[in-house]
Amino acid sequence: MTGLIILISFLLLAIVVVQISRINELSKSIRGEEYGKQRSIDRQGRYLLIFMVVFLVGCVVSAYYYKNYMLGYGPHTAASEHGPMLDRLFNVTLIITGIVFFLTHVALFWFGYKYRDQPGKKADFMPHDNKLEVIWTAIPAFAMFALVINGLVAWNKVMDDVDPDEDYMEIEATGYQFAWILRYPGPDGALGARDFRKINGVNPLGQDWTDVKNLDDFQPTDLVLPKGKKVRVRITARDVLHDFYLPHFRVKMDAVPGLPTYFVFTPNKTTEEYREELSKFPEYQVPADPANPDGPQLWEVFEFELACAELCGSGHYSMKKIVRIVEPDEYEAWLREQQSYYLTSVRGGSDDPYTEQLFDFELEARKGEFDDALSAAIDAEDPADKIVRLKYVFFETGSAALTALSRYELENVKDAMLENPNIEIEVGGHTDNTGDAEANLALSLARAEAVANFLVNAGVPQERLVPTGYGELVPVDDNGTEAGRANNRRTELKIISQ
Ligand SMILES: [Cu+2]
Repeated sequence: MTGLIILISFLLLAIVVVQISRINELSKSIRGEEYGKQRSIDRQGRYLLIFMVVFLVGCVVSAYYYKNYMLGYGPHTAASEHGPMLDRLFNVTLIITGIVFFLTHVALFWFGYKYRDQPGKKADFMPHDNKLEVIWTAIPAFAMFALVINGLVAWNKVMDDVDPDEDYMEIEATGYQFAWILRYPGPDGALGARDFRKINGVNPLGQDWTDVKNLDDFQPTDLVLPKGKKVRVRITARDVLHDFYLPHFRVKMDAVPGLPTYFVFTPNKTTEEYREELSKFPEYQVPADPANPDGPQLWEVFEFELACAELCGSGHYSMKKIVRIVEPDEYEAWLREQQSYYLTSVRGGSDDPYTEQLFDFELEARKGEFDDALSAAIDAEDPADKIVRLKYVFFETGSAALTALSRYELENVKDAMLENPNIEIEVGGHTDNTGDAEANLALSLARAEAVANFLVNAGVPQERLVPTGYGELVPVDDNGTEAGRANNRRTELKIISQ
């Protein structure tokens, strides 16, 4: 509505201007004054000169006034090693094109004034002038040549790829509508293979889980990088064109589906250091939240950001991530906190190709857990505490057949029995209350015997094991919920002598 009113106002204004000029012309033709026409031409010539001065001064003043909003000026210095070179390139271009801009505009308006229609003056007829042609072709060509060469040198430096032998880290950024997925290589330092056909709800990047390099890759929320380390970013997209843009680091590269691109840069200021620099500028010395004047100032909450610089759809604006540059030791600490995407989101699920086996670190963790529980039970005074629950021993539904992964925990039990030759244990089977109580009792005994048999086959003397079935008689949790029932279906070791 407002737009329409503004449009109509402009239209009316234009009509008024046209009408006034027509009245002017009419009045002149009525008076038939040659003199009036000449005065009008002189006046318009002077207006041209006034406009030229106002316009050029306006350009300079507004550029100066807004300079702190531009990259490369005021607070917005570059935070990467190659950044100042690009800023310099922009400045050189600005100076050269700025000079041309001023000269051509002065000439434009000055000629308009100088060669206005005057009594007795007649225009020269000049069909062609070789010298002029050469001058106005050669000068722009030379200026463009200098700019292009300068730019090409900078481009080649900026796009220089890493040497496989040098010290650098590689991460990956994948754009999709509408977010970035970041992937780090994990402790092995190598990113795993991807295949777009494997993309699904739990595998947003289509990682190939049979490639072991994928198993430790992690996908952090923030882009965290150590100061002073060369970073190569693999850039790609999953649907449409996006653009990986880190304005403070002067990094900008298209993310194209099916065409991997990259950018190599070295951050050289930490977020903290950059905040310190910003704190010197008045525009950053204001409260970050205007509603809370005593809260932190703008420079204190400043964060570098990753954005998408390709208009990629309605949610384009939301493709933002926080970038944190930290000291190398802080980075190492952060790295240790990160968890592999495979282990947190894929392990044990339907896409996991390793459901039938455990990794070494899992074996170690489970062994530690079992050994701790067993020594606690051995040390306990109260007979009720001399119980160890076998957290990783499971059976097929309604049967006494052990699942494949149960063998790892039972190996731990065997080792403990052989290390502590005096211990005798009762192997207790328990079920939930689903189905017939009699049947549950029989099933729990069969399961306890299956565990005892496994241990005997592994070398534990039979007389040290007493399999016992409790059925549904000793629940430890609420049978009304699935989690409670799962808790009640358990196998326990009770130390009966030591
Ligand atoms: Cu985008």
